[in-house]
Parts: sequence; C-alpha cells; structure tokens
Amino acid sequence: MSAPLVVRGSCHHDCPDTCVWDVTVADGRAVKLRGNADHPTTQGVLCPKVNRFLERVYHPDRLATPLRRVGQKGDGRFEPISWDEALETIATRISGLIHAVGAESVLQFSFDGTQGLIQKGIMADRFFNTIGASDIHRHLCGATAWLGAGDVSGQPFGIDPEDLVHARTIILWGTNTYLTNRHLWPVIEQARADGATVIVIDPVRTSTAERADVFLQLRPGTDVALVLAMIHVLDRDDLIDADWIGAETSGWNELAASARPMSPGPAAEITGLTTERIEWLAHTYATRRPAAIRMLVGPEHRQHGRDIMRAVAMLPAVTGSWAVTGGGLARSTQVYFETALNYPAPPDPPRRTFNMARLGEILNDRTLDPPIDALVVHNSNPAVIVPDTNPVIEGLEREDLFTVVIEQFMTDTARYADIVLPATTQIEHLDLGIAWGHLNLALNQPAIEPVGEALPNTEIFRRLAAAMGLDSPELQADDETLIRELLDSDHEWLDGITYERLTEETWARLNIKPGTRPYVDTAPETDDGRLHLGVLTFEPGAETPRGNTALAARFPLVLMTRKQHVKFLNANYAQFDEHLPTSGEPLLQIHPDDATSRGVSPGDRVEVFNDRGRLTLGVEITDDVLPGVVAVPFGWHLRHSRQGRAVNALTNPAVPADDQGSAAFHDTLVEVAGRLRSADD
Ligand SMILES: Nc1nc2c(c(=O)[nH]1)N[C@H]1C(S)=C(S)[C@@H](COP(=O)(O)OP(=O)(O)OC[C@H]3O[C@@H](n4cnc5c(=O)[nH]c(N)nc54)[C@H](O)[C@@H]3O)O[C@H]1N2
Ligand SMILES: Nc1nc2c(c(=O)[nH]1)N[C@H]1C(S)=C(S)[C@@H](COP(=O)(O)OP(=O)(O)OC[C@H]3O[C@@H](n4cnc5c(=O)[nH]c(N)nc54)[C@H](O)[C@@H]3O)O[C@H]1N2
Ligand code: SF4
Ligand SMILES: [Mo]
Repeated sequence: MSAPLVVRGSCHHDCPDTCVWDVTVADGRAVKLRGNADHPTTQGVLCPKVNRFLERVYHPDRLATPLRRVGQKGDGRFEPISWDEALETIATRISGLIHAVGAESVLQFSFDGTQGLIQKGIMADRFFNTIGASDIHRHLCGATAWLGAGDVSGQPFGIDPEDLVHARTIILWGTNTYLTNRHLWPVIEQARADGATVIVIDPVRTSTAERADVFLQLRPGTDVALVLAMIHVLDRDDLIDADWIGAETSGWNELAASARPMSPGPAAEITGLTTERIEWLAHTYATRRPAAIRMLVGPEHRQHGRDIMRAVAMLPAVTGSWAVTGGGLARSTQVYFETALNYPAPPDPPRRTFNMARLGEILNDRTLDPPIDALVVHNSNPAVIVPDTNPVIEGLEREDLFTVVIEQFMTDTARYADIVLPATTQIEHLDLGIAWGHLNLALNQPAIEPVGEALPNTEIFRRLAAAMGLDSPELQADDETLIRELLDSDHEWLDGITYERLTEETWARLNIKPGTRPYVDTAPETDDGRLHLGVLTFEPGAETPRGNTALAARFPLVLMTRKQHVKFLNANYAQFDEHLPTSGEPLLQIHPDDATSRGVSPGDRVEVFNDRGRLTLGVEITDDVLPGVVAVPFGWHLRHSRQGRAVNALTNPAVPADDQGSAAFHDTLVEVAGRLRSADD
C-alpha cells in the first residue's frame, strides 16, 4: 500500500461559496473529502450537499461508458458502446446536418453544472464556434441581476461580501443567505454580534428570514413600489445625501419626481407592508450606517426583475452609503473575475443565439431557418431547470431530433438522448474555479483517475473535433494550456497569480484590498462616470394578480419556486434518496386561509395547475407564505410527481422582448384544487 496523499481542489457547484477541499487518496481511490481549514471562506466545513460527495463520485448509478438509445425516447433504455463508435456516430450525424441544412441546425445547450471555467465550456465553445452551431443566451441565472445593477453603475461591481462584517444595517433583499450562501452566514452573525440589525425582505419566510431581526414579508414582485416609497421618505425627511447625489449621480430629479406619488400609503397597499414598517425601513437604512444591501438572484426571476434589481441598486446611490467601508451593495462577485481574467473573445461572426428559457418553443418551431435538428447538452439538465417543461419534453421526444447529452448520471434530460457520453466529476479533472460570493480563484487538481470510461468535457470535445476532421490546433489545446491562457492577463488584479503559484497554494485572492469602496475608490464605468438614477416606475408583471385580472380570476394564486432544501443544489442530488427531505416528495406550501377556502386539510393531496401543466402534490399548510401565494420547491426530478413532471411544468417562460435576461419563473399564476382522496393518487 502506498501512503495516502492529500490532493487539494475546489467545489464546482453553482454556488457562491466556491469552497476549497482536501481529498485523501489511498491506492488510487478517494477515501476522504473535507473542507480546507485554511481557506478564508470554507474554514474547514463544506455543506450538507457536498459532505458526501465521494458517494456521488463512486455511486453505482454513475455513467461509466458511452450509451446508445435502444428504447423509446424518455424510457431510459440504452446499451453501452465504445467511445470510437459514439464519437463516429455523432460526427457523422452532425457533419451530415451541416452539409444538408447548415450548422445552425445544431444547438449547443449548456449551463452551470460546473463553474470551473474550462470544463464549463471553453473547449466546447471553441468546437461549436468552429462549426458555427446555434447557441443560447445563458441567462437563467444572474444575467438580469447584472443588467439591472449595471443600469445604475455600468459594470456592476459590488462590495466584497466579507466587508459586510463592518455594516450596522444589513438588508438581505430577496436572498436566502442561510441556505444558498451559507459560508457568508458567519459574516452576517459576526456583524450582528457587533451591533448590526439584520433585515430580510422576501415574500416567503425562509430559513434566513427566521433568523433575521426584522422580516418584511412583501407581496411578490412589488419591490419597486417599496424602493420608490423609501426614496419618497428619504427625500421628504431630508435623509438623502445631497452633496453625494450632486457630485456622483445623474438623474436624481427624475427619480425624485417618480417617487413623489409613491408615499408609504400607496406603497403599503401594493406591497402589503404597513406604512410604519416602510417608514422605519427608510429611516434605518439612511441612519444606521454603514448600511449594506445583499442580493443574489431571487427577485430577478420575474418579468420586471431588471427593474427590481435596478431600483435596489439606486438606494446606496441616493444615500451615498457606498462612501464608508461596509456600506453599499454586495452582489455577485463574478464581474471581478470577468474583468480580470483573459476570457475568450466572443465568436466573430456571432452565432445564432436564442434565450435558453425558450428551449421548448425553439425545439418545436419548424419555421426557424434552419430549424433545430440536433441538440448537444452539457453541464445542464433542461428537462428540470428550464421553465414550461411540457414543450421542452415534446421537443425532446421528436424522433427526428438527434440529441447528445454529456452527463455524470442518467438525468431526466439524458433519458431523451440518442447518445449519452459519461463525464468526469470534479475530483477527476483539472479546472480553474471562480467564485461569485468572494474574491478567491481556486485551482482544482484531479485527485483520482476518471471513474469507468468517463472523460472530461474538454477531452470529449477535443476527440469530437478530431473525429470531425477539424484540424485547428486550438481545438487540441490541453487543459493546463487552457487555464494558462485564462490567467494570461495584464490586469492588476491578477498580478502575481500564476499557474505555478496556484499549483502550490491552490487559491489566490484577486489583488483587491479589503475595504475597497466601489464608486468611491474607483469611478463607475458609465458614459458620464456617474451613477445613473432616473425615472423609476412600478409595473406589475403580465402574469400577476394586478397585471392580468382576467387570468387571475381563473388562477388566483402566485406560485413561487425557490431553492428550498439543504441537500439539493439545483437539479443535483434528488436522484439520491438520502438527499431527499423527509417528505420524500415536493410539498405545496399554502396559507391557512387559502387552504380553508379550498377545503384543504393537513395530509391532503391537491392538484396545482394552470394552462401550462398540472401536478398532484402533498401540502404543507403554513403562514410562511402569504395569502394568495403558494410555493413549490425547485430541484425535484420528474419522477417525483404522478404526472412525471417537476414544478417547472407550471412556470412562466416569458423573457424580455430583447431576449436578454431571465425568465419570469415567479410570475406564475396557478389554482389549487383540494380534497383528492388517496384513491385518486
Ligand atoms: N441549498 C442550495 N443552495 C443553493 C442552490 C440550491 O439549489 N440549493 N442554488 C445555487 C444557485 S444556482 C443560486 S443562483 C443561488 C441563489 O441564491 P438566492 O438568490 O439567495 O436564492 P433564490 O432561492 O433563488 O431566491 C432568494 C429569495 O428570493 C425571493 N424572491 C422571489 N421573488 C422575490 C421578489 O419579488 N422580491 C423579493 N424581495 N424576494 C423575492 C425568494 O422567495 C427566495 O427566498 O443559490 C445557490 N445555492
Ligand atoms: N423553477 C425554478 N427554476 C430554476 C431556478 C429556480 O430557482 N426555480 N433556478 C435557476 C437557476 S438560478 C439555475 S443556476 C439553473 C440551474 O440549471 P443547471 O445549471 O442546468 O443545473 P445543475 O443541476 O446545477 O447542473 C446540471 C447538470 O450538470 C451536470 N454536471 C456537473 N458537472 C459536470 C461536468 O463537469 N460535466 C458535465 N458534462 N456535466 C456536469 C450535473 O450532473 C447536473 O445534472 O436552474 C434555473 N431554474
Ligand atoms: S455547494 Fe457551495 S457550500 Fe457546498 S461545498 Fe460547494 S461551494 Fe461549498
Ligand atoms: Mo443560479
């Protein structure tokens, strides 16, 4: 036996925390995985999702060989084939389509299954750019938040989340920190121990809201009205920072005029909060400083999500709270990495690109020129994560759609593939991880050889390029070269951060001094170098009770579909029974008033439905949701309901008219029919 060795890597999941871990390897097998004790945010603990990651790696259900479908699409019957045969089949089909109808008939669909930059897509993108395939806007997470904050500040830099420790008011605005960003929670607790007031603004009483000093449970999607009322109060009570506004912003007069009609009275009527609470919030935010707002993505998932993100981003510009370390807006830190690293340039000419939320529509649209006849999915599970599942499945069922899925497990999407290719997990491949909850880069070193015949995504696309006879050397670049290219940047934030240093030290903080104040120490990257305020209007979404009274008469309840479980990470882990909550199935949360009026009692099964779909679910009757609001957790798989659908069978796929930004997931109206006897199940 050789002595065990410890290999350092980083978690790949789409999670703000990007933890660093130590993998103990004995005789080629990973035997222990622990959070690294010295990493500034991990501090020795991972999370309930990933603590048993090695079971995922060695799970008997891991895909071990390439597979070819032998049954109907969706029924999950496959036979093993060799890599040569799999790649040859794919190369022949794709080359044939390129010849017959053009490369745009091939759609690349990938998302955030890994945040490691090279396995996420650098080599895949090179491949699809070279052939000129159709692409997607990867906008279901974070893009709308980016656009909304960017409307105010150009590049949407926020404060280092670690600087929240200096704040005396912390507003967790539509973010469920305790669940979704758990390594930030100790920072929030530390600030509170030092005297900070922690406020949560959310339509749902989340596990974070339960831990807050003050929980403001507003009606979904009404945040712009709340911001306008806060600005109304700040202006009325002379709590704005007029010097700061004059020197650093433009558009204040237009914003103040927008806020004048929205006194706390009308805002209370729209948001459901009391006028006293709104007054208190505005005063506290302006006077208990440093005052910080923390946001991630929750409120972006609506038709007017960009307006909400823009509105909230205006608050620190109006009070000048950016001026003191610990104040300002703490949002995704991804923009720092995108600024510093040498990301590949966008393809020239640009590829035909569709918003990913429209996958169902696109797969079924024969009028596209050309229509989509091949789909290659990697790092994503669209059958679960895309809104409006039924058209997605209808598209995936098309006999004439050639579908390839690169996966670690037989997911709900992979079941519809013609060819499934087995992918390595994070402990089997090299990668460079960025973070969106802190400022540390991490190098992930492979700890073990690939399990079975699995290959890294990068290698799969190198081999596919070769099988298609594409001979550009950049399609054969190895993984280390790809990482070195990303680090090859003149940006000062990367000074001294080399591949060699990362192999020694694993992680490195971008060269940004703790306490740096965006828009104070550096100017906003806007056309006039000022923070942009301007006209702000509350508009209800087209699928909300206020926005469509006719539809609301049929479907009076607003459906929220947030992340809710400690052992789920998006669509990952629901395949393992040990990761399911004790209910063993998704439960519909409904307010006691709505349950009573529908004759729903504890223990009942109900149907929740709209014109897009229908699910039969158990219920949890709770005032964690407001009257008129119901919630079903996201992340469960299709097998977890009688209909063979998860909650996205109900959700609203509408995207902004310019195709930029997320879908209106949470602008979804439904009705609930109660009293299904168990015989109906
Ligand atoms: N355990 C666990 N952790 C995760 C994930 C997971 O699946 N499980 N997923 C990861 C990913 S990909 C992401 S993007 C992050 C997301 O992290 P967060 O943004 O913190 O989480 P979400 O659940 O998307 O949304 C946060 C909150 O927004 C609220 N919200 C919805 N609409 C509105 C609104 O109109 N106004 C206000 N004020 N609030 C609203 C929801 O009720 C929800 O509680 O979490 C990451 N971490
Ligand atoms: N209703 C509703 N829908 C939502 C959301 C919501 O809150 N509510 N949240 C949205 C958000 S914020 C997000 S980020 C998306 C998440 O959407 P996705 O990014 O598609 O979801 P994940 O489950 O994180 O990852 C997808 C798959 O990637 C695979 N994977 C991981 N690593 C690798 C790898 O190295 N190679 C390959 N080939 N595969 C790999 C995993 O096995 C997993 O099945 O969902 C969105 N959809
Ligand atoms: S999922 Fe998030 S919290 Fe859990 S180990 Fe990965 S980065 Fe850390
Ligand atoms: Mo996300």
